[in-house]
Amino acid sequence: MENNIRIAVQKSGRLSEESLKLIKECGIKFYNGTGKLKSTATNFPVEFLFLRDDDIPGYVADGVADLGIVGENELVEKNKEVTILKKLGFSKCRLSLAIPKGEEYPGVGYFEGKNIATSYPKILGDYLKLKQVHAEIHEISGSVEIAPSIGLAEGICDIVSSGSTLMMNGLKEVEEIFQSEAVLIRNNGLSVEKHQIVEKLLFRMDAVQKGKKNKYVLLNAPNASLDKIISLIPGMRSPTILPLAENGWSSVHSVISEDQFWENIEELRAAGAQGILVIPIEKMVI
Ligand code: PRT
Ligand code: ZN
Repeated sequence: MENNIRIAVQKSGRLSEESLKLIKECGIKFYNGTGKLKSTATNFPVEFLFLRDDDIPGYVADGVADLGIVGENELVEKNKEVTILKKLGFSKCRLSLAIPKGEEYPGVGYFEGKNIATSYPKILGDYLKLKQVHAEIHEISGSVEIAPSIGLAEGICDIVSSGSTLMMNGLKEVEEIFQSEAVLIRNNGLSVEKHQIVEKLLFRMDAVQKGKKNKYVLLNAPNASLDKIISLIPGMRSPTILPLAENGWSSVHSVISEDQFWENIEELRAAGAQGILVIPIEKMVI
């Protein structure tokens, strides 16, 4: 359909599951059979292209897809002209320089005149330029972490998450050069009609993200401490207060961020709050 928007998502890999989960949480239904490269949603004007993550920035820049979900590392490396609409908070990782564990590391000058293996020559090149370090960049597409042990390079620059891959290969992380998470990107030349669909999708994504950050809290409190408790969990506009069957007690319902809840839990209990329930929120529209 002409007025469908197309979203490029990773076919299979570290971004796929969370990308599809987010789309489903936005209430969008589609069939995602194994091996399919394309799918159309049944209840929202969107179709999906399932691609390798490396291709997503280019497809979005060229307008083959209108939106894409990709790691910032891949986006910056590919250096394509697109707009980042939203950070998505998953697939977080960092791009780091690492060297053999036994080596002494005096600072980034260590890499002067050395060979560094990486799949991210642009990000690494920009970083070295900024630091005025002259090193040879050896571009390889996979298994970067074995480069030092086979004599291909003296250091590496690769994605790190837990750090266990580096450790298993006798390497240590010495510089973090880039932080990444999944982002939603948009083609720069969308029609007005497509913009409107994108806005609808963004509205839903915002509601999902806000819902995740907040919790619905219910508690019982003696009426005498209601003022104090309301000040601790102020809610969206103000909390709902309902009388309990037992005289002198109320039930307080409110919405607060999970962080705020944990920060205030001791004070809530000290103020006499009891029977505290914390319930996840699926979507939240303010
Ligand atoms: O097939 P396709 O090209 O689509 O996928 P891919 O193999 O290129 O990418 P994939 O699925 O591995 O990763 C997709 C994106 O997930 C990356 O571009 C990052 O933005 C993000 N991401 C998050 C990661 C990691 N965490 C991660 N740990 N990408 C890769 N790794 C690898 C890393 O390369 C290293 O080999 O995991 C290893 C390090 O992990 P730890 O936990 O041992 O430190
Ligand atoms: Zn890839």
